[in-house]
Amino acid sequence: MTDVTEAPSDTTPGSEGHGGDHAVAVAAAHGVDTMFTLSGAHVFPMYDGAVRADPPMRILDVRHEQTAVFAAEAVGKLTRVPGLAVLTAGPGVTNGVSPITQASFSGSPLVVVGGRAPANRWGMGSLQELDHPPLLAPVTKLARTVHQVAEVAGAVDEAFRVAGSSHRGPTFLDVPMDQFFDKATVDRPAVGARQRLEADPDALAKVGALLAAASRPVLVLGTDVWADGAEEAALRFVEQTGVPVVTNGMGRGVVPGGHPLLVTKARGKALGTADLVVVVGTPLDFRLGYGVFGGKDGAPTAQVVHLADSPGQVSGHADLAASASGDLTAVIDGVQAALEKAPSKPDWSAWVSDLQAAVAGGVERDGELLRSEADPIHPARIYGELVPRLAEDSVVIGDGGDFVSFAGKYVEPKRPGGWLDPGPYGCLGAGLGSAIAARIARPSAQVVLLLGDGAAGMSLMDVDTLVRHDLPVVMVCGNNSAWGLEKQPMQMLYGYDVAADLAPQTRYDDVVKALGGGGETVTDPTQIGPALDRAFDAGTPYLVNVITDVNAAYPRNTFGV
Ligand SMILES: Cc1ncc(C[n+]2csc(CCOP(=O)(O)OP(=O)(O)O)c2C)c(N)n1
Ligand SMILES: [Mg+2]
Repeated sequence: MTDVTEAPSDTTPGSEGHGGDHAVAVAAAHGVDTMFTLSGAHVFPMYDGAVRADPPMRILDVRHEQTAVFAAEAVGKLTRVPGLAVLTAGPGVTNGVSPITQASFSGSPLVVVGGRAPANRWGMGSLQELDHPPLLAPVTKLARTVHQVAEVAGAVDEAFRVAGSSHRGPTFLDVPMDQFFDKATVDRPAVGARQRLEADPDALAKVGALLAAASRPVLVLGTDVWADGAEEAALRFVEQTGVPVVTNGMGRGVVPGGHPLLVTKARGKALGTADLVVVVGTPLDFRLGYGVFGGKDGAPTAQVVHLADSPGQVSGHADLAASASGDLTAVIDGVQAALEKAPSKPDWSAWVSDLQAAVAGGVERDGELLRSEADPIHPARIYGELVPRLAEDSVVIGDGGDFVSFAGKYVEPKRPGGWLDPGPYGCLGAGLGSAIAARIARPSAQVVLLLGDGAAGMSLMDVDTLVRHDLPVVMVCGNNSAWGLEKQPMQMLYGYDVAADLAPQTRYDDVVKALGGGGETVTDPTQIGPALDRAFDAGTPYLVNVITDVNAAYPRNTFGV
């Protein structure tokens, strides 16, 4: 495997400035236009650098550091340029640990710059004197202290390069306050194009041969297909080979909702009765049965192929018939070329028709719940109303338990890059940060944030940020007055539940109104649609608080363990 690197741009020689000037200039050269932050004196040089930069860098100040980092992570996911969060020393950084960890689990490109107690007082007990990198090291690709102002530009450049190259993830730097405020004249580094990893042609040939011999193949497309910019190659592969597809994470939309080869709605049958499953750009984790497929309805165990964006991502636990890693466009194109060389073209049409029939059956069954007139409201009815109102370019964000699982079942995006779910870390509280990011990254798109009522409590105060920065988004709260995804399993396991109920029918819409947005509560299923229309027309942050049936649990077959 070789690295392919395009020629870097020229260095900027002899630039003068404090640590913040250098950091902001390098971040801007990497494509950053917004920093997400919550104020603290340790990071003032970053603000001063942003204000005095030409053009100035936007400072998006939030109400909780988790929102700043979730927003920067979501920018990374949506734009595929690392997002930037700036956190003050000590509690600012520790408040960012959950979203940094989420970025690590999701392979999201993210750079976090932290403040740090001054080096010239270190060990004497100055305010918030915490050594951050050891805390961050296990959940980042790089975590270090920049000890000299003259090293800031180079360190920030490295942080962006590492975060943005396969397999993507978060990086962290902190700068001691005395060094951050200090000045230095340095040559700011040139910014090169991202590195692309080439794949082993023999490995691709083997995958092509396995596909050529398969009778019932399924292709699974995950987040890294989008993150690695391979969405066009993936769709081309699907359309030219006729292979049926299941998508997850940000792989959703790569094959548009409604496409005849998209069989996510028949996922159980597809993955359970396939003879070959080719998984691209997503780990073989609990979401994919740990990489064991087949065995359903008397089918034998399926052969498994794992294609990843980098060698470290290839599953170490699954029993693989073949694997390959590298730039995913090259990997997918390479498998297609190998398949085309096969002596006979496989005919999967009967298998595809079988799966299409299962999809059609699923769509019909879904229809009953999507039109449900049940009182209290069945959460599926919300999607029955929402899905027809979604634009092609919508960004749909899920933050919650069962309410978001229903979204995963019923929302099939028409385009890639518009679906943000919690991913394998499953961290509640990302909602408002993700919505802020989506509004900025996709200024003209519909942005819809789906919130469980439990999840809403973790970030709703940042509606204040939406209002202050004039960022209208539509929020829909599936309010079952409970931590539903925990209540139902506890009932199942113990026959009772504790710590699972929330106050009944809380007016989260009133919270949004108090913060300067709009909203309403809905208890009648026929009123959901008109309320959504008002939300889309509002031009302000608007929350539709739908009171739903706590007993309408999502029918899940895994609890993630
Ligand atoms: C930060 C965090 N804390 C706790 C959990 C455990 N958890 C997973 S789902 C869930 C319930 C979510 O409730 P809500 O947002 O109201 O959605 P519902 O399941 O009721 O639709 C909880 C507490 C988690 N995933 N993340
Ligand atoms: Mg709930």
